Amino acid sequence: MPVLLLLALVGNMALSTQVSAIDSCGQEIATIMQNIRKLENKLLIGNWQVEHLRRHKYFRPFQPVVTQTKKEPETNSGVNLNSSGALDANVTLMKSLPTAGSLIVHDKDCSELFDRLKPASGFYRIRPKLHEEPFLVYCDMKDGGGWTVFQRRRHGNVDFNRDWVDYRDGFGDFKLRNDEFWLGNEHIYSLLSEGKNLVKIDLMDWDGQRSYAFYENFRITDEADKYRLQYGVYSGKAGDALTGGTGMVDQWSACLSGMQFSTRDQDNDRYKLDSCALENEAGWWFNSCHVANLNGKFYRTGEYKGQYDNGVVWGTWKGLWYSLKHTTMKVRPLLFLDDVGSGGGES
Ligand SMILES: [Ca+2]
Repeated sequence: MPVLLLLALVGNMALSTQVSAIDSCGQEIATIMQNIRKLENKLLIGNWQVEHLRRHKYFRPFQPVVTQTKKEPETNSGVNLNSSGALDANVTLMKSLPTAGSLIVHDKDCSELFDRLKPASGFYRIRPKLHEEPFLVYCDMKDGGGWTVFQRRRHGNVDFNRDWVDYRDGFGDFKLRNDEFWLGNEHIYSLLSEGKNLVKIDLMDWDGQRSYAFYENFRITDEADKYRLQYGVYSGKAGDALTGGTGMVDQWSACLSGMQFSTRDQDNDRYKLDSCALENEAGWWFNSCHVANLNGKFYRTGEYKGQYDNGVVWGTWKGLWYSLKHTTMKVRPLLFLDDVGSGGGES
């Protein structure tokens, strides 16, 4: 497309100009150039949205016929359609969905939806694989936008000590902004299996302090291989707890890369004497056992005591005996053109 080509040229010019600007005139001009590039990015996203809207303009908006028994404007704005234009039966039950805009076409994830419509954060149906049914996810459209959330802890109302089938299919509530859930290993597998991605883990302690960790190319294998965890390069502030921190001994016993998923009724960990999932009251990828377990037991205070370090733990940030208040695990494509860059997270 000529417009994109033009923008790419302008972008390159801006980059080369920026380098020389730092040399000759200092940081101030560089900042201005950076702002120009951000605006160019916004323009690019705008162009993409126009293109998507053009492509989908022949889809007719949904006209409620039978199900419209109560007047609830917010709910109507969150109505989702499946690909044949029919109302999804289970979505009608979600009266309090804080969504914005009708999702007429199923996007493969929240990043595609963000590129297309740039809607507010909320619950939307996505379809990562065409041959599979769409499913409901929470899209975090802040923090740069386009994040598909697959785990969230907020208040401890949802029990995370569950069997294999629950972790496979997903559990929790998918209605309100602060609902807690596990999207389900099968859905996570669908979501993560295509392309290169970036997972961001947002954390908050009981004093409101926040931290985060990034992992590139976060993957899990299929159920036959017990959803084995694989991930690439770590970056961030909270420390690489998934790898067990920096100590060799910790890494030997707590590195979760290559570990299979375990639940209280399926012990797939490397701990010969007992079940990490039973001790930690959680479904998670355990070695023998962990330095990070975001599905652990929810303690309503930060520091806790007990026989096992079974809290909501990110050990490299707060230690094994501190249970976090908020956690979010979310993903988007590695090469994603966001408009503001990643900040402290939405939690
Ligand atoms: Ca075991």
